Amino acid sequence: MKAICPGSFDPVTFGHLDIVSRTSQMFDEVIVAVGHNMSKSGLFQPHERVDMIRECVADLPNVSVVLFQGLLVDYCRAHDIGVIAKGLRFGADFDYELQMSQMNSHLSGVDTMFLPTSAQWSFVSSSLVREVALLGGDIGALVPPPVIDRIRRKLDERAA
Ligand code: COD
Repeated sequence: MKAICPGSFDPVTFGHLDIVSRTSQMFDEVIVAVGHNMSKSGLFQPHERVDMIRECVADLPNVSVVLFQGLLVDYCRAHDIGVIAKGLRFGADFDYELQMSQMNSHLSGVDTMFLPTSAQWSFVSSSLVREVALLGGDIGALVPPPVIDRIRRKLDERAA
């Protein structure tokens, strides 16, 4: 059975990767899908996010990474994906994710599986990583090396 781990991943963090890795142990195939959250503006271009995630999941043989546009449920239907896998950190995640899962189920019948964040990553979000990095803080323990390199380059580009 196939599962999908969708997100903005701007950038991917150890919290996201923990959810992807745990999902990959439960399903035959896992698709990490970089999508567009209409309420967020981005640091990285979508294709840059895909490239970074691909580097990070290279050691997981049943995981692939794609970019999708439009509704997540349409992508699921077109690719025969039965389960959406999401991570939950705290109450606000639950409120937001529950509503999305019910909308996705209403639109297509596809179900969502929630995995609790591992305690060590519960405070990690892409937006805080971006903020800390932009203000010169140390993000080395929060994101994998390919992300650190790219953020450094992005900041250098902006400063130039
Ligand atoms: N630990 C565990 N889980 C985490 C952590 C962490 N530290 N950080 C994030 N997560 C989880 C989030 O809770 C979420 O489940 C997932 O990882 C992705 O998080 P983000 O922030 O990268 O991605 P989002 O929430 O911005 O992604 C939203 C989507 C792009 C998936 C959504 O907007 C979408 O499906 N868009 C496509 C259009 C669509 O279908 N819209 C209708 C939706 S009902």
